Amino acid sequence: MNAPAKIETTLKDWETDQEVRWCPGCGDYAILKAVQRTLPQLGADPANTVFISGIGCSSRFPYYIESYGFHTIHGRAPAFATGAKLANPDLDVWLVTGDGDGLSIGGNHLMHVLRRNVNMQIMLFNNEIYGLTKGQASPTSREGTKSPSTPIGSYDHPARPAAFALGSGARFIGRGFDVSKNLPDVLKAAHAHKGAAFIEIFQNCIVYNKDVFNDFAAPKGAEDRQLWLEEGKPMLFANDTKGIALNRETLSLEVVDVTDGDWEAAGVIVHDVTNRSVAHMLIEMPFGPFPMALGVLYDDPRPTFEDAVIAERKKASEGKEANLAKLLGKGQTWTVSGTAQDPV
Ligand SMILES: Cc1ncc(C[n+]2csc(CCOP(=O)(O)OP(=O)(O)O)c2C)c(N)n1
Ligand code: SF4
Ligand SMILES: [Mg+2]
Repeated sequence: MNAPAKIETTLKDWETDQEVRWCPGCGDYAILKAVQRTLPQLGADPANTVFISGIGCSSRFPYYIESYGFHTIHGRAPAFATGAKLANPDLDVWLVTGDGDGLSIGGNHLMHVLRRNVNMQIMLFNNEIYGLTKGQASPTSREGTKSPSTPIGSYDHPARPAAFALGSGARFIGRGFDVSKNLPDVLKAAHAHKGAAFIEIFQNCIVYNKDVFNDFAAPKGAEDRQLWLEEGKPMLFANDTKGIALNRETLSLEVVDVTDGDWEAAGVIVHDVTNRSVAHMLIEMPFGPFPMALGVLYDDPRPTFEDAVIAERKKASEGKEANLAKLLGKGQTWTVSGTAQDPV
């Protein structure tokens, strides 16, 4: 939990009078609404909430939420957010970034906020493109993506944001997509997690990378292509006729058929959000032969950065009285006499 005091608000309380500058039909609108719907359910207080972003279409987010906000420097939102959290640990901090902002120029900063485990929610809007700068390939663009910066198709192997986050030491990994009805549940779980909670949100950039997630996000046939994970529940999809099991010979995941609802006989795994090894396998599951793993993939808290810093500060100041004059007068000091015109 982040915000100490819960208050009553409605979705309207979180809307601003700012003109929304996203293209009509952009997936960012649906994410904004999902967040504005979720905040009242959390009892969040606008006066105790801050949204901090870098640069990109996604990073315009703080303008559209009626709370405190920083639209900062490209890739540097994690540094600002860490500073805000240390200055006021009770503040409910939400970091908003894009696949370019968070994984190109800001990859280094993102890694450190995750490994330090600063208590905040980190939403990475993954549209697999640089939207704001007119559609150049990003670190998550698929091989062969044609764009102004890759006119004959990208040669790069794309980065996987959730794998990056897990590898950086994140203790919470959630996944959803812009129009998924379960996105608020993922956000709520992220908020309940004490520590850096990383949420990858697949987002449709309808101008520069239209419908790139349709293979799993399109409503028709979604049940066959989406695996929504729930703590303590078997990993079932396709209307419970298929499941995910562990092949004990290859030590890898496989899709199995479930007959007459008997998932136990089929060896389907029960989701344990604290199992880091299985989380890694779920993140790396190739879409196509497997469904897309969505929901809370991993959730296993450990002590946060700010708790450690506060405890250390307390220890260092124990039994000592704060005295600024004494501190400034400590060590080597000089008395300067004379004037600039008449130095001594
Ligand atoms: C130091 C610096 N370098 C480059 C840019 C140009 N720039 C602005 S946004 C952006 C990429 C944004 O991509 P992403 O984070 O995926 O956001 P999206 O627009 O797709 O939501 C770039 C390269 C900049 N603003 N500042
Ligand atoms: S360029 Fe793409 S990501 Fe940016 S506002 Fe338009 S549709 Fe959205
Ligand atoms: Mg992007």
